[in-house]
Amino acid sequence: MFKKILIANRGEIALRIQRACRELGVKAVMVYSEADRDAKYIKLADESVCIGPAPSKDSYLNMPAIISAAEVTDAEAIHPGYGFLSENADFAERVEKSGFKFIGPTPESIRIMGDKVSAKQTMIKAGVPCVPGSEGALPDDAATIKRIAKQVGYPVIIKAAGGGGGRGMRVVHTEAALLHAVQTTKTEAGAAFGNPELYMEKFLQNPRHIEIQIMADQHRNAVWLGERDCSMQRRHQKVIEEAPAPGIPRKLIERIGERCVAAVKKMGYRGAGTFEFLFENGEFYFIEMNTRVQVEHPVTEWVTGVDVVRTQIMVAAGEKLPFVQRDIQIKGHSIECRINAEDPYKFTPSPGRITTWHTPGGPGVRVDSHIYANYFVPPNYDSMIGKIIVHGDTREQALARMRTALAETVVEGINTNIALHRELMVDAKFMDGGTNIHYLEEWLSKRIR
Ligand code: MV4
Repeated sequence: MFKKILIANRGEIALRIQRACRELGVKAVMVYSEADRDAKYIKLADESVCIGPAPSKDSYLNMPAIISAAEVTDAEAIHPGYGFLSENADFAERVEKSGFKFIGPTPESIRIMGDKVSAKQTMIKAGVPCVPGSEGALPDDAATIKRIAKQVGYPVIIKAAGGGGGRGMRVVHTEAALLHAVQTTKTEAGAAFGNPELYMEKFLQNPRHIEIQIMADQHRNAVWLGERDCSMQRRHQKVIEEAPAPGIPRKLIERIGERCVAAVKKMGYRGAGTFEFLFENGEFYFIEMNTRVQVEHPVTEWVTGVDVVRTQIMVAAGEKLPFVQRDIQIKGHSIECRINAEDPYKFTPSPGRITTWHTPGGPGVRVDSHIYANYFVPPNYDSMIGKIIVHGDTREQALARMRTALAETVVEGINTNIALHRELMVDAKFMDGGTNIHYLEEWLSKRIR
């Protein structure tokens, strides 16, 4: 096991990784920007290094500063968390070329999955079902583009190979609108991602977003750790996640989970990873793979008993997975509410000083947050300030525990979305389970304040 690792992130995930290090007896070096200087998790660290001013590009995205911090503190490995440099293949490469372990997949795996065209081709070859569409990148020729769209059937969606997470895509309903949409998306993709390459898919109208968590070691052992339902989202930002996915037959999920494991083994993938699927009319369609730990990993941890972050560190150190597939049994139900510092109706960020922070507790309640009373939420980063996660024997019990937890939670000094979560936990359709990716936005458009 490593003696010391550097945590190249901030906020709740930096604290989460620090906790995993403590438990493993590994020293944690935190890096921080000037805006995060006073954060408690920095003071709690074994060591800390300021890597630059508040803007992310000068600090949490500053590769030389982060690698220098690892050098001066004699860390052996770097954990990138999520966001920032976590899915940057060039960063992973520079980390390893500088003699450190990157706690994540190889740069090659990150690169393949970062290019959505090569990701999809890899999955097709590995037998993972994908959304029907263009085989590979779209050609330039107008007639061929039209022919592919006709064959796929309208509506179609044009996506950028360099996009992902909702960036660089456009829905097309008619042939009349096709070529203009392709041209516009191509220009935008070239400017935004430095890669104008596009692909086309059948546009699924009312899917759910279901994702499969996988974990692999360097010895070709891999398991899947159940699924998460992340359909409750607004503008591609997840708001509520849960595991297992309500109402989907176990047999269907198992079939797809096994496909993911086969793909991971075929690729020689190592570390944690997530296969994102759209689920519609009883079928799963792969869309993207995330090559990092995700915000919503705690719901998986709670229904499987696997510590995802601890396991990431273990496999990066070369250890074998401490479990096999038959050890993974899904137990009960877990729900996560993301707590954001934002206007509860307009969703504009609400940074500033937190005066009161009262966290919930009791059976089946977990709070992952770096917040405390008198903490200043900086305006420079994502508005998520923490997560409330609950577990119950049943989904109904988990919902009841989340209602209690949200009722106990007090945040003063800034605005948060806690009121939104309180409303959603008593919404009849959400309580039924199985809402699709459009449900929350439709609900918000009808919401009375
Ligand atoms: C789609 C789709 C419908 N059909 N692809 C959005 C984020 C990116 N990961 C892929 N996305 C979508 N791809 C096809 N062929 C609808 C979406 C989509 C979506 C997906 C997951 C969660 C929320 C979403 C919100 C809007 C659109």
